[in-house]
Amino acid sequence: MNDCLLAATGAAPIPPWMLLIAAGLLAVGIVMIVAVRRGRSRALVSAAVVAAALLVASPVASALPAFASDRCAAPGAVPAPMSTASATASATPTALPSPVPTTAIPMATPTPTPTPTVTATVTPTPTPSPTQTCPASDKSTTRDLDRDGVVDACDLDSDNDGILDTEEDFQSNGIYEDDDVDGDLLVIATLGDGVSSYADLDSDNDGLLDLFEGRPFTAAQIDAYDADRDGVFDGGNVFGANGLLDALETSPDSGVLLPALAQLRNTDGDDKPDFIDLMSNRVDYDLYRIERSDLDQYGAGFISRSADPDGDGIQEPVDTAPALRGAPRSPLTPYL
Ligand SMILES: [Ca+2]
Ligand SMILES: [Ca+2]
Ligand SMILES: [Ca+2]
Ligand SMILES: [Ca+2]
Repeated sequence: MNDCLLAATGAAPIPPWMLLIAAGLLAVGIVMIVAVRRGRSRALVSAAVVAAALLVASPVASALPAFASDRCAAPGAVPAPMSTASATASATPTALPSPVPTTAIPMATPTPTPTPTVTATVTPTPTPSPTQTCPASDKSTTRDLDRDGVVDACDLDSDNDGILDTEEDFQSNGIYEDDDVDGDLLVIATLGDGVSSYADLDSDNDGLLDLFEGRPFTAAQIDAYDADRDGVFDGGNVFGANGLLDALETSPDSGVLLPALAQLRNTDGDDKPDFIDLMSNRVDYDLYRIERSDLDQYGAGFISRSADPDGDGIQEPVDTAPALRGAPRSPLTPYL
């Protein structure tokens, strides 16, 4: 292992001058031992002088420039003379490099955490339906007489008896409040009971309700649509947006009646459908057919106008629910 390797490994190299002096002293020592044994004082004195010279020379050799450092320098490299300033600087402890880099490391722009898509569970707001355009008429734009969700002005059957409002507009003038026709002009001066036919559940005051005298329903259909037989379609039915019972239409809200129900019931085939005909079979009064001849004040087949607290057009003597629209358990038409 040479000096350079010793320096590389951290072990302090032995200076050459020290080796030379040590070798010289060893040689002097040997000479002195031989001189003493042989009794040669002159040789002893010479060896002592040489030893003294070596001891004096050692401090001088120690002052020589570091020989080992020069030998370990790269071949051809000339060691630069150390200036006073550099020597002073070398004595100063080298400051440790700052751990903080002088060049600021740009902060990486954090990637924004994508906002998770929120699955809408809220019931979407229904798209407002366009304002329904209803035919201009004198029907109310705010009242819903039969409570089917369609105001009278937009309802094809405002009283839910199966007879279209247009069929109860007898003058076909688009005015519905001028069609109050109960009675018989031959025996009374003025017709009517105060309720126009489109809102009247018994338009001729004969005790047979319009629902049973109007369309040619079978008994089974009546049981399906008006189970309590109060003369008004039950609330459990579907009436759609036009207020006409869907079951009567070719398709919901078509406004077109099924062929079998398209015509109004007209038993005797005269010019009056049964619901405004006091003698539907042209033989007997309908009021008599339901065995209520006792209510015929004028002998003309109709019930005289009386109190009508619920305003449904059903006269009180035959109204089983005077305070509610309709008259439950009313008799079916005898012409089924
Ligand atoms: Ca209605
Ligand atoms: Ca009606
Ligand atoms: Ca009436
Ligand atoms: Ca009637």
